[in-house]
Amino acid sequence: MPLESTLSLIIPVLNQEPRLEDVLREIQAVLAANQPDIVLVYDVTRPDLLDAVRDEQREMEERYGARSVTRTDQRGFGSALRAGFEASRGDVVIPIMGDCSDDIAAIPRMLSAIDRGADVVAGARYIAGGAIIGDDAKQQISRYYSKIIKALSSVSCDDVSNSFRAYRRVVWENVSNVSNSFDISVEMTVKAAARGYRIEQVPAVWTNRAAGQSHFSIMKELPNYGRWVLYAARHAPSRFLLVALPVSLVSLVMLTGWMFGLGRRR
Ligand SMILES: Nc1nc2c(ncn2[C@@H]2O[C@H](COP(=O)(O)OP(=O)(O)OP(=O)(O)O)[C@@H](O)[C@H]2O)c(=O)[nH]1
Ligand SMILES: [Mg+2]
Repeated sequence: MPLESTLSLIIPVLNQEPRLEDVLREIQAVLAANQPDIVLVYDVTRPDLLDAVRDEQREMEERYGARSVTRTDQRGFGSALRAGFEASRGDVVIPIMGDCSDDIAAIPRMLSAIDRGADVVAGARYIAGGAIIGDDAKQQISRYYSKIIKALSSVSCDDVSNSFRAYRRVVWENVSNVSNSFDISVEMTVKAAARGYRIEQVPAVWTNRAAGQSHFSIMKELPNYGRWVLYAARHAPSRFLLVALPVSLVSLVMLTGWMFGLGRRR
């Protein structure tokens, strides 16, 4: 990243995340030289937590220079990223989860790729050097989901659903997005690819949540993720679409059946 470029990190938090301070500590350790602009986007759905959240925000401001956006009437991971982007100032913007899942150590590699001309640099768990610690069914689904998008479209990303990625600010300014939920990362990737932005990836290790509560519901997300498969095939079709389509359709049906089975068990 050129010296004059600035980095914003957007961390969405639903109510509170018990490991948020660990995330900030790691950011401070790895990225002190970048002096990142840190934006915490809190959606507080429990009024009883509001005072504790305010105290936490003051502490995070004092200790880590983090700024906070607080919403009490809206929620959604994607919606929170939009609010974070609006509040951010950096030329490069990276969403980071508040539960220590993302590989902060990969950020310097992302910034180097941006420096070399990439517009979006995805943290990729499913390429050599990437990994998942505490692999669960959700990640298996996400791995196959990326494969399906890759087969049907020219979107060359092996981990299309990972939210951990560096975006040049211009990409967020020029690619309008509508997703309110976790599918915003897929939406941004397929739309950026369809617009001709250069997408690269670096290996990243994902660590499954060890504390606090998951907010991801497979069943609720199913239609959201489905629409971006269609978008990718329509707006950035693969040269081998006719061959890939029947194979992908069968895979999609099997994946949906599997997800449905999992959803009933959750
Ligand atoms: N502001 C805001 N943050 C959210 C919302 N939903 C999730 N988050 C935050 O986004 C991050 C990712 O959410 P998670 O619940 O960890 O989602 P996930 O990683 O797919 O699910 P797990 O595997 O269970 O961790 C966390 O920091 C959450 O607190 C929301 O509606 N609003
Ligand atoms: Mg998580």
